[in-house]
Amino acid sequence: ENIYDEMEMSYPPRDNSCTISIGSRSSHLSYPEEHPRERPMTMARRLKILPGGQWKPLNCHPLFNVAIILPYRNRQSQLGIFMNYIHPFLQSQNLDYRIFVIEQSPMREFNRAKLFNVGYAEATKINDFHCFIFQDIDLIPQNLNNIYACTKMPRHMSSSVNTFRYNLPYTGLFGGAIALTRKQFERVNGFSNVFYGWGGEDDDFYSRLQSRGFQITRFGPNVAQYYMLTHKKESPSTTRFANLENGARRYDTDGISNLEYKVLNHQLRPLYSWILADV
Ligand code: NGS
Repeated sequence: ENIYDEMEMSYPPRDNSCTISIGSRSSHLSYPEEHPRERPMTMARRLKILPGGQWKPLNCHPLFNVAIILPYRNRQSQLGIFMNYIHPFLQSQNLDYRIFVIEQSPMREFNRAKLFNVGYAEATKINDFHCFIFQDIDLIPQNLNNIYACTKMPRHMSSSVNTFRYNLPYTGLFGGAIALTRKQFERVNGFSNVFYGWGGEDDDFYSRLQSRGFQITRFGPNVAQYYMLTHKKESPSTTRFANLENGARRYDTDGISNLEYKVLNHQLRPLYSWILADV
């Protein structure tokens, strides 16, 4: 299978475009906890990461321009492990990328989906990103052939997770890590903003895609392998099924079209752009 054929390039190929040699190197990586840890400033200097967690290859023209959006609250050690692991991973894929951590202020229950919308909105103010990866920081991609860029169809990237014994639990699962072009994301009005608490927001998003006629894609289970960092399970929200049930009525009015939030703080940290948002 040639993964390249499925990719949606951000820039047209040209002389000296970067290449990613699929399958030609050892594709399985060691476990994230086993990676040598480095201080953020040291890593940023060594890997030439610009303030705010930006990087692009300088000796070839990148094919992909990607914003990586990570919703966050209260998982500091996981964030450290993720950043330590992901920068070398992304650089080996020769991407033009920038990482955003969208932290939710303490007041309300966690709203993963709305934080994704905020990430999209803030990233779009900074740069004309072509492709967005929306993902949780507890998910570590284990195969270098799992390209952190967009495909012609919206892609479920984390279909093979160790905690599910590397099986897809249900066909409509579209959570964990996903990749969409800006156009695809805008076509479905982004995520719903009403899912406070755990669960359902990803199912709602999958329904949005279906309602707009999108098919989704997944790479093979070998490529789409993830290792999940352990943490306590959240208790599911009690309103998630009601929100799912009447979701279709809100596709056009609830999403990036009516997104309201306040940025309380933002910083260009060595390994990522940090945005504290009240949602
Ligand atoms: C479903 C949830 C999804 C969730 C998926 C996997 O039941 O949001 O489980 O969860 N849907 C509802 O609650 C309606 S996991 O096992 O990865 O924690 O993503």
